[in-house]
Amino acid sequence: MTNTFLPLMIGFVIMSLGSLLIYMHGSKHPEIRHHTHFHAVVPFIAATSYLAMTLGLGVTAVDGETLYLPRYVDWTFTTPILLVGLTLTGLHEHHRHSSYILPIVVLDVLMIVTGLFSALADNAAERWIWYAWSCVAFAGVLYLLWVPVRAISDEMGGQMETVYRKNLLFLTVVWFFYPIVFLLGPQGVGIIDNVADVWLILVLDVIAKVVYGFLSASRFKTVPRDEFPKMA
Ligand code: RET
Repeated sequence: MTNTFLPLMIGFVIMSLGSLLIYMHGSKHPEIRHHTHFHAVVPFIAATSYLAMTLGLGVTAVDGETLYLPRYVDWTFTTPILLVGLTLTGLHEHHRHSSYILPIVVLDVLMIVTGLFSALADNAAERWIWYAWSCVAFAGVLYLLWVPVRAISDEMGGQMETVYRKNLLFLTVVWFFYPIVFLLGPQGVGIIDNVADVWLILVLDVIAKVVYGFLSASRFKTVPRDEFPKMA
């Protein structure tokens, strides 16, 4: 049994329970159910990824360092879901501004895919080029969320605006740690070893998916009904 079996197994258990609990929370509060469905599916995807890694599926070695492919597959699906949930909050669920969603999702997916390219690169120069390119895509995501979407949210005001700002700040702070851990980890300068990397990413994943899911749901409950767009 390797040293990473425990954190990967814990990841599977926490993500499975997290998904179920967020789903059940939504069932008790029908007014936010559409929002909790977003957040329940995210740890469900992560549970699948942790299960795969626990069973050794997609765990491979590149340049002698362990690479977890399911992690990148997980992020390719979960990060767009989290960003769509946040962007819809910023747009106050008014679909006339929904054209912002696509560029945010595209930049985000490019961020993850080029991060994977960095992890797969077989020489240092290419590794840094892809890392830098991934950071550019990340900057694009943050720009769209902090500038145009926030301006729309500010203009509409109300409690939804407060929820957007709080969620945006939380998400930004937590997401910043991912490129830092990558940089210090086995795929970067190697100060953090494989086992510590798995534990750190586990902590970040639980905060970014489960804690954020509950926080967002509880904040959403504070938004008065008349701030949501009327059904046609
Ligand atoms: C990588 C490495 C290359 C540079 C950057 C990265 C950013 C990753 C991020 C991941 C967020 C994941 C989340 C998952 C949970 O649902 C790919 C590590 C910028 C921001 C939030």
